[in-house]
Amino acid sequence: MNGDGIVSCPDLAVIAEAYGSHTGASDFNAWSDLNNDGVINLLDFDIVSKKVPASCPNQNLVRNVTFESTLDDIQAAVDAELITNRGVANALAEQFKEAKFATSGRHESDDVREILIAFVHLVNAQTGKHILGIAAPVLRQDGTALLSQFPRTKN
Ligand SMILES: [Ca+2]
Ligand SMILES: [Ca+2]
Repeated sequence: MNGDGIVSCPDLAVIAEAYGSHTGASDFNAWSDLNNDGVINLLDFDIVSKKVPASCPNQNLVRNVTFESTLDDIQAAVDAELITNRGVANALAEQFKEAKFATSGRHESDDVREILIAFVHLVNAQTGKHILGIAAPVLRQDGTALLSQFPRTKN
């Protein structure tokens, strides 16, 4: 995928580089769009992650994380059957909509943080149970990346 003819750990980084980009975007890399659906996302990660050793580091898989991109990741994980339980998928999506709602109006950053922390806890609790494969590190990183966008306001 990075042109060396071998699928190995560095190929995860190649996808991470282009994560979230669509056909036509300057950082779109057709090599990374393994399922040819015009977007580089969790589904492409899923394909590569099944071919590389499980010991590959999972750091920095996702970039430019937003509430929308995380909801897309949840939906993609459901489509790829990496979230195997409807209830868990709904709970994750609900928490995200709540967190997004908390970013509007007079809510404090701490309200958003609380919901995001609960989201990450739920991902951790369901990892290997109802959240499988690459979906777990991607969703965990989505949550922590968003957390870093909402600094703590209280002690
Ligand atoms: Ca390669
Ligand atoms: Ca794709």
